[in-house]
Amino acid sequence: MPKAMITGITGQDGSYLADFLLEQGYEVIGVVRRSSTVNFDRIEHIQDKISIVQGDLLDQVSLIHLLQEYRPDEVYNLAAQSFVPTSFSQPALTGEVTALGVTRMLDAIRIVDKHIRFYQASSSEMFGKVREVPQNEKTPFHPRSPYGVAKVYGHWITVNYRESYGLFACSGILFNHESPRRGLEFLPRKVAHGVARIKLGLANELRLGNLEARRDWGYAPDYVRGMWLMLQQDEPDDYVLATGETHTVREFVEIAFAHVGLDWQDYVVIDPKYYRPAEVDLLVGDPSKAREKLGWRHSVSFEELVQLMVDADLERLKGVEQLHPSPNIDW
Ligand code: NAP
Ligand code: F7E
Repeated sequence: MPKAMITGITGQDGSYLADFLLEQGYEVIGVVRRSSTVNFDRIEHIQDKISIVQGDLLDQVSLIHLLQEYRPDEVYNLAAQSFVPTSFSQPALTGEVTALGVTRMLDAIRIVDKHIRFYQASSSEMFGKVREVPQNEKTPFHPRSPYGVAKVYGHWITVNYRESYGLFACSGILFNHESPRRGLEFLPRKVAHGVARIKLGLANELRLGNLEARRDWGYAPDYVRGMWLMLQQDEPDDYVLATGETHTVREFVEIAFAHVGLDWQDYVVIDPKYYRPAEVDLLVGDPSKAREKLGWRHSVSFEELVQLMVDADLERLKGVEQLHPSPNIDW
């Protein structure tokens, strides 16, 4: 039975990747950091099928010990401080986790077993102020946030350890991918959840920032399959995963409200607080290499994605909001 270790298993992607790897017959070890309250919501349904172990990307020794004890065949490094606005308010922490955390894991692999295959969760945020449209594996980087800068470091240190020490290390440059398990602070989930609350009479407005930014949005379960495919190849390499389509935030909002029969202009309030010090205006990926070499492609369209997210939040909120109010997140 192949064994995979996932950092960030409590996050959106970690939980879907765990589901996927269990289906493939893997033994799954999920690394979680200690917190004062347990946050296993996304992995509750598979808790008895996986091993949950304590470790932190900020702590080198914890990573070495975990690899020594569990001896995984594959490590998926999905842990990160992943919210762009927080990277502006906590840039040094973001660098420690999202950038140096990658080196800590790569060094742990180098020390314990150089044959462990490694996946690094790189991001389209590295392209930032884009140098070409669409963006592919060869497009130069120009990050626009401390998060993007940290991801550029994580990408290059992955390439460097592959070239320097012969590690089977892959960097997946993933464009935005969403789902009903997305954190409430990210735009698509904030909109889906906000629309559902308005539809159910639990709120009467939705406060947002820049509606003109364009993103290439896909469905998260498609993307975790791509991560796994990268580690099954004969040679390690870097791949873009994207849909190849771009849409504005405004389009996302319009479709979400229209799906429940409402006009977004009656409810959306623009709040400058949600504007960023520097914005990434346009992202659209070219997934040709992944299509040709991995046989990967996305399966859920933009419109389907928006609608399934709104439906999931409507379903979740019906009846339970009075008993368990949603957390008041205002970032
Ligand atoms: P997410 O939901 O924010 O999950 C991040 C995970 O990292 C959580 O499990 C979190 O644990 C964990 N973590 C944070 N700091 C840690 C630390 N110091 N030590 C150990 N674990 C730590 O992110 P996601 O959307 O699943 O994304 C997964 C990865 O892909 C991230 O690296 C992200 O930057 C990258 N990425 C995401 C996208 C996207 O569109 N989703 C696109 C490109 C790249 P807690 O639960 O304890 O906070
Ligand atoms: O913002 C605009 C905002 O926070 C999308 C992360 O997973 O994907 C994600 O980064 C766009 C931006 O994601 C609000 O200005 C408008 O242009 O959903 P987001 P992101 O910054 O693109 C990449 C690939 C990652 O790697 C990251 O980890 O929406 N926007 N109004 C808003 N965004 C938020 N969050 N909230 C608003 O009110």
